[in-house]
Amino acid sequence: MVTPLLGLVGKTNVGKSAFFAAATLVEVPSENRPFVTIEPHVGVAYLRKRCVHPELGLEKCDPMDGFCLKGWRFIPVKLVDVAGLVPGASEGRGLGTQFLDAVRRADALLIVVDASGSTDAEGNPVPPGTHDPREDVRILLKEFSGWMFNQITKDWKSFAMRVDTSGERPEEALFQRLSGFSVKREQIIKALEELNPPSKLSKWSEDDLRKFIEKLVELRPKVIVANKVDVEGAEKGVELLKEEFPYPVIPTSAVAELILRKAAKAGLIEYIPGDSDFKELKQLDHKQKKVLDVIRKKVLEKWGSTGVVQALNEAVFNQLDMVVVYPVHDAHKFTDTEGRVLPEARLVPRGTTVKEFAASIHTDLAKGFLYAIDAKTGRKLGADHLVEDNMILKIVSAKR
Ligand SMILES: Nc1nc2c(ncn2[C@@H]2O[C@H](COP(=O)(O)OP(=O)(O)OP(=O)(O)O)[C@@H](O)[C@H]2O)c(=O)[nH]1
Ligand SMILES: [Mg+2]
Repeated sequence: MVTPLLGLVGKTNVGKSAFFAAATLVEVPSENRPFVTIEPHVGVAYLRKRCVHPELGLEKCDPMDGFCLKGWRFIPVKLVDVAGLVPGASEGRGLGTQFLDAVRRADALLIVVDASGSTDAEGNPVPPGTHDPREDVRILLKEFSGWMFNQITKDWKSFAMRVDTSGERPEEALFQRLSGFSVKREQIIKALEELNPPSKLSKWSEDDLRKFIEKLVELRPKVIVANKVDVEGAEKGVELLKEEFPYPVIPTSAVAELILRKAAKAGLIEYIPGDSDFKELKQLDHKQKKVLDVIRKKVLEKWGSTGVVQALNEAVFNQLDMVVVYPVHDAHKFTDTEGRVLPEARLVPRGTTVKEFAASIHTDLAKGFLYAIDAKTGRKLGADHLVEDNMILKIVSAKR
């Protein structure tokens, strides 16, 4: 995993495409009716993190990917927006499950729900507060595991026989078999430990397999994006979601973020994505002022932010537990071979060794690996040293 992929999933008409548009500023259709999105869209969204350049006393940095605003480094991740889901999708209802194919490789799921309760189970508009948003998360998890179960059962019998007779370790065979679903070894081991199914795969009942898949879906990194919090009464929905699920719930207004970013792009306001306020730069007309005042009052002052950047950050930094490391060529000037200052902020899982980090840049760097230099301290680091968040590293290699 180099650039993590985050998948926007959820019921139809809850604001997945609005979230996608806000986070990527890529125009995608978003309307108040079910099934607006049909084909998946992939775009680049940005995490927000304090850049290391101010602490080094540097005026600025020169990101090649992403950007840096007022000391905040914006680090790219991939985001995929897909069609919405309705109950029964895993059995082919609505648009069925084809689109789940687009998210099965996602490293983390952003489950978007309408916290204001103004869309029914089928995605039709209803008065706010009339639909329980918890139902949508339950259905999503059920349909997702139902679909995964259908994929896995296809030739399960012959697979199970082969593993049992070959003497292969079940967890390893399952890991290979589930490789297309972005399932981690640790998750398989944990699921097996917790459920304790028969050690021979061919002895598993259908129920064993179903429970195993459900557990994997439960263990998959995820964030609940409690969207439409600008709507009156959404607090109740947010509370209910927090009560029921052990996953982080981020109150979000995708539409507010989209408006703020567009206004900032048009030069009307200064707004750094993820901020808790904005500054007017120009005289706004009556309508613009009214819209922005509503956002300030009903979203920023009430919830602290629009939640879009916070949801992305939560998924990558907390759920995927990734850290940021800056590779450089010159450990004194913190530059690459072209003289660019801190050109790259690379995301790697916590627990990555310095040599694995080198390999994530280029296999040759790892093959000829000699040592690394921690550019902040000048310390020499060996291959097995673990990278730390915000480290600046120069890799010294006999190759390249
Ligand atoms: N009030 C409010 N409305 C929102 C918000 N986000 C999205 N909407 C509205 O909700 C409706 C659905 O938004 P979409 O982004 O098309 O929803 P979707 O989940 O992509 O829907 P499908 O592609 O049809 O599955 C649109 O009318 C949006 O303007 C929000 O944060 N607040
Ligand atoms: Mg959509």
